[in-house]
Amino acid sequence: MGFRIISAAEAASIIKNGDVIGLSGFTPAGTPKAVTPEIAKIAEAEHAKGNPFKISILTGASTGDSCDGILARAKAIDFRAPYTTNADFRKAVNNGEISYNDIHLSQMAQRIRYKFLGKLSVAIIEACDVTPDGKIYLTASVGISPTIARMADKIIIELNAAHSTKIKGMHDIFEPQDPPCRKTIEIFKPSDRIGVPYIQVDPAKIVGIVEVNKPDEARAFSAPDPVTDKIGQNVADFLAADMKAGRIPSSFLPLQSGVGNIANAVLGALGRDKTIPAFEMYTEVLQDAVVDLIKQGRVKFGSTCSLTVTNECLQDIYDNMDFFKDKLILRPSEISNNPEIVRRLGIISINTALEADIYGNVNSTHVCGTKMMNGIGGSGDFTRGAYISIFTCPSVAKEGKISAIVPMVSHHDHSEHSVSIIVTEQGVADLRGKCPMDRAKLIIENCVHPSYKEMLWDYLKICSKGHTPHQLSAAFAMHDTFMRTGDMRNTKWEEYIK
Ligand code: 0RQ
Repeated sequence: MGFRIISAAEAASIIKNGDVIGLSGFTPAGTPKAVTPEIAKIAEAEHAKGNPFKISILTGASTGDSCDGILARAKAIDFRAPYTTNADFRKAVNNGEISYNDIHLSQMAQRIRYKFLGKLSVAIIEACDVTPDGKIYLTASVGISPTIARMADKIIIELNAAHSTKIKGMHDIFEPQDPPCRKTIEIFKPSDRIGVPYIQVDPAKIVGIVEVNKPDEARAFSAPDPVTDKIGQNVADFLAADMKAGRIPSSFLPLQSGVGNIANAVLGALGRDKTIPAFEMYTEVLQDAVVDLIKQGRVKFGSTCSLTVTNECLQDIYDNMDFFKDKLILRPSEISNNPEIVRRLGIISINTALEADIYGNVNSTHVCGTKMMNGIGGSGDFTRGAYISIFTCPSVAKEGKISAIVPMVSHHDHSEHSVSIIVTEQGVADLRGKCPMDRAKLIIENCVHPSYKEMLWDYLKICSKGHTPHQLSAAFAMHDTFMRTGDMRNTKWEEYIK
């Protein structure tokens, strides 16, 4: 191969205190697994000697524990962007120990190119193959790898034998030009190819190859439950009815769907509903449910940034690559999530809310307005330009102590202007073409849990008049009551009317 084989520890020693590093991957799929734990060891050793050691991390989306978890626990992270799901990282962010910039995933690569996020010293990239002339073949995701490979001074490759080289050819690597020279991104259907299947770099930048044999740290999702199943069924029934009513073309439209159990349940239900024709996905993460639907012929094509699947499912794809190779494509996040393409293709987006308010504003990121959960991920990339934007969530959290529908969201990620549909296990609120008051009536009647319905009807009664009625002194009463008493059901509006 011509490159120097180095140990993970030797690779980590290249990274210095204060460096900005780039990581491959998007979700635990395709993220480095060997070098980052060695960086954590260096940080711990330096801290023990009383020396500072912290780095900044730029990546595609969440990573695995061997990146965000181990580095957060070693107090080795100064700054990180974007989305992450790691509990230890989250704790450090909410304690004020890590600076975290929650950026729309489609914007990560271009913000690095625009030099908004500092100078990249090293890119650590997981690959299944590298050629002597500098062609890097990625593994189960693309993320921001093309950009960090080009922008970083040095590249470390984690050559991971746990990934099959059979995946070569599935990636479509393309970086748009920057303004004022950007041209049309020529994707007119989910299967269109616009790039090449590898990242081309100057081979002199590759400082070493670390040989690895570790599977992706895929997250196991809990088994489907009656609530997620009902949400999935409600979404499928809504989409089938909308198609029947002629609002969605009879050939259907490409779907985007976020990550997690609800997304799996929605796709399972859509797959079972034979009134909906076989459809395509133009999405950022593709989970096991979609792979099953491809096998059943219910999903015709999947364009994604990452195969966020269980290791068994990934192995199944590798074992049956002849079947999957013309049905899947892996794209950089700035293309998989590109708002230009989202609007052109007429994507139906399905993302998750932590809470929504009675007027249709959505909080996907902050618990009680202050504590970061994960981040906005790609939900904003898709929601604004979607043909129909759907938000799903269970109507209550924490055994009913929290209502997911509140008078006013305590943090604002997606506005009423962009949110078309809200779905809970209770039902569906179709907000299209409705004024705020009509939206409130629909959301309370159709989506709120029975134990909070009367409370929210009562809130409307104490609101002052206006286009979007509110009683500002009481708008966060449910959150405040939860924080004081541990249960939103204790809310008493009269205590909040000034
Ligand atoms: O807490 O973990 O302690 O049990 O939040 O909630 O219902 O298990 O659902 O795992 O799908 O996460 C929005 C966080 C939902 C996620 C969010 C508590 C609840 C539980 C998790 P526990 P669930 P999920 C895809 C595109 C970002 C936006 C998006 C997310 C925990 O889906 O990060 O869709 N989305 N991006 O009890 C306090 C509330 C709560 C609450 C739920 N109102 N207040 N806690 N919880 N509602 C991602 C990518 O782009 C890659």
